[in-house]
Amino acid sequence: MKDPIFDLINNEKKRQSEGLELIPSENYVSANVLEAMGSVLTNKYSEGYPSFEGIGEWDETKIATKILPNYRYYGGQANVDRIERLAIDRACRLFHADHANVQPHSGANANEAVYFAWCEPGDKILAMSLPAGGHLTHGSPVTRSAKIYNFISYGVTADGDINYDELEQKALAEQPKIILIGYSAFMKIPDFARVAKIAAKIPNCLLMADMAHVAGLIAGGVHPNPLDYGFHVMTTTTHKTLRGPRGGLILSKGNVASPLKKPEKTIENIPILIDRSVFPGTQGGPLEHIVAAKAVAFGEALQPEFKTYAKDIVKNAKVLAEELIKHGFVLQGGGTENHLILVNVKDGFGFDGKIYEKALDMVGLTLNANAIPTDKGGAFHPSGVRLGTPAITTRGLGTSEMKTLAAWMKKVADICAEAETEEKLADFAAELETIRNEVRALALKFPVPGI
Ligand code: DSN
Repeated sequence: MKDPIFDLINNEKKRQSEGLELIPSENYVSANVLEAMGSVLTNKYSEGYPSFEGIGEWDETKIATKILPNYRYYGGQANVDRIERLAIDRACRLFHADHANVQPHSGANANEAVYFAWCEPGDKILAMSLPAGGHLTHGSPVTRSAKIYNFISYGVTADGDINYDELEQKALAEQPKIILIGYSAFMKIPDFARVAKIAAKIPNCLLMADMAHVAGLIAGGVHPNPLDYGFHVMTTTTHKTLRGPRGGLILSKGNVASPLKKPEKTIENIPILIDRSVFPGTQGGPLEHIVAAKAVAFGEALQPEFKTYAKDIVKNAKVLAEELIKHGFVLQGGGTENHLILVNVKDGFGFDGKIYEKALDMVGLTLNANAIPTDKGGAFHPSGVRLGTPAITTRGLGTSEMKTLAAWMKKVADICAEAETEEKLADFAAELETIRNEVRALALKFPVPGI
């Protein structure tokens, strides 16, 4: 009997092809990334690390023949060592880092590994609050990290920027071990230099950036790189704007050396401390099929075409934001400087983000309901929706399609305003179906890579 899982995978291919993905943290990987992920590398155990020793000035052709010592706990690593080493070298090149740990299974694991590398239980970490646009792993009380470390939070100003005055005042008063700049719903470009100046006044303060959302924009040169502004560590996922497999990555500046010997706990030694923290500190065996897919994605991001892609993501986001404003939508921060748009539908139209998410799903436009800073609606009735352009830009949609998209979003908003409840959306099935057909027709003109 055929496993029904494969029918479900085929259904998902159809859903992805016939709809448009607007969730700002999602993307479509290339056929090569998919192939690496689905490879025999999944059969291999490789706890430990490949050699850190140089293979020459980024000469990838030498890696096939050079004998590399390793720090692994299993035999049979000849190919895996080379693959992981390529992933590390490419990541360092892409992000101007001295060191990369490519093993974190996710962004959450990457963040936890950095905290564990640098902090002792009870140490203070200063990060953006979740309602302001920060991430769960930046100190939300429901997480394990928040039970171990003492998180202090800063917020955003009324115009949607980081409240740098609050950040500085709290940093000086609390003397945190880590200052963290990172977010999952923030539309401005952070002033990394200003934060680095603040951190310089605090002894042994690690500067950490969680750039999961914008890593692809950094790689493509359209967003500043925190590692160029004095930050010591940058974490990211690899599957958002960076367009690789689902996974995490930690980049750092400092001394690179064997992870076998326990190093002194200094900021210069943070690369080695991070390696020890990822394995054996917080993870077991790395997923080498994913590491290979990360290497493929980093290789793609090093190509000149990726710069055009990153530029187009931002261009599309800005046009989409302007068009939405013209249609009467209220945008948090008044627009966007990156790939992400946060719309306050409650203020604009009177309904909450959940009904809008549902109605848009019915027409094949996928995004997510999201709280806006100072939201009173809670997690289940947030006032906003969050959307972005990384995935649709991968499919080749451009500025004229952004105008069509904004017009559809307005039509669906008008339907929600009349329906008022999710149940009553059924009364508007015919209108929604008409939009659904238009979305499908457009989507099919822009094939999903790898399908
Ligand atoms: N789930 C990711 C996002 O959507 O922003 C963050 O982890």
